[in-house]
Amino acid sequence: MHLAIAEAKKGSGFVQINPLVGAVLESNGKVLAKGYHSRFGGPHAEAIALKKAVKKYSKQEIARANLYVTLEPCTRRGKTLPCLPSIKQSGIKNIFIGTLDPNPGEQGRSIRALRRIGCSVKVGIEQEECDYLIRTFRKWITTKKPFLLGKVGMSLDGKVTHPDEKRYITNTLARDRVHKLRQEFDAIMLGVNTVIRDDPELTTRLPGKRVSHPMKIILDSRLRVPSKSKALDYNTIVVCLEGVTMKRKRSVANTGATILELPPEEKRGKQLFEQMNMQVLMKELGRRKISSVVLEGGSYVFTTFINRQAIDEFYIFTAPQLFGATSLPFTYALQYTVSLQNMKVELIPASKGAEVGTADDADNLLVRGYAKYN
Ligand code: AOF
Ligand code: ZN
Repeated sequence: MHLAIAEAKKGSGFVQINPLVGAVLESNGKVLAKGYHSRFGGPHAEAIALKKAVKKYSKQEIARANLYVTLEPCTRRGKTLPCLPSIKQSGIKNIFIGTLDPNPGEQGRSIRALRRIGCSVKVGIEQEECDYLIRTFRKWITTKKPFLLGKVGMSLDGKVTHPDEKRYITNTLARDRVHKLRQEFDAIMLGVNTVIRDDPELTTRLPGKRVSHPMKIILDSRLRVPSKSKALDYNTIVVCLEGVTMKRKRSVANTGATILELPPEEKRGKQLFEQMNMQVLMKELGRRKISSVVLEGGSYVFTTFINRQAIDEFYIFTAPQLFGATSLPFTYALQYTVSLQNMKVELIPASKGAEVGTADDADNLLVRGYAKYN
């Protein structure tokens, strides 16, 4: 299953809004074939593994093999033929499944069908990791809203802006890690203040050829974003409140960016005219088939989304520095406390080539986990 999980990850960034899936056919400790879902609409992992095996091995050899799939096989025709019939025809008797299909119409169907014909089907192998692979798919397929990951880069005293504005807070490898997240997710979302202050490009910068750039979403209720901002292009949505002037809209639209106007937030039946309705935003992004979003700050944006219990997972990178009161905090006043579940802690080492005397030469910490609101 570990091998199947590693296969699944190879599809990162290219399968949305489908799940990442990997499969392995093994016999007496020997891997006969592997496969993964490599692009949206493309063949499924288990179908690829079976097809590869058929080319190299006899029908009897395949029938004696064990099949490992990170996600329960599908039973219905979608963009591809269903996988269940080909598994049945292969004669394979032992099937190991990471996790059930979260799609309510599919869940458990192929397992029942395989057991009915006498197969041994074990479910829940390395389930935590297999669930993690499909966390964004699960959110979208069950709610039609995107999975939201809050990415925070902060000092030990919880500050998200560097006193010296030009400098990064986190180290080089931590920032590489963020580019990997951007590769895996459909969109990056951030507040206009961060765009004005940092003028970020918001692209995926990773070595290698197969790079996917997420859509950029800028939260900007009054459309203050400077039209020369690097982040503005055809791959950008600028979200604002209804009723912004035509002049502002035209100057942003001229950059190629799309403008999405939102109604104001409502609280106990009253409209709060300063705030955009994030509930409407999440539904609208889901409708546009954006299934996963990395929320990159800043303080006001994090606070807003935590107070709506909208962040599903946190990646909190911490640099061993203290910035003090002149820097902005990770959050302002919260209506909930948040705890991290299935928490993982990783030490992110300083990179060898970093300049001594900058934040880059220090080890960083990554604390990540699912958000639970109390
Ligand atoms: C995938 N890749 O490797 C597996 C999936 O429209 P289709 O034919 O691509 O079917 C998508 C559904 O198939 C998906 O919702 C999930 O339930 C199931 N399994 N999907 O994209 C795969 N094994
Ligand atoms: Zn399938």
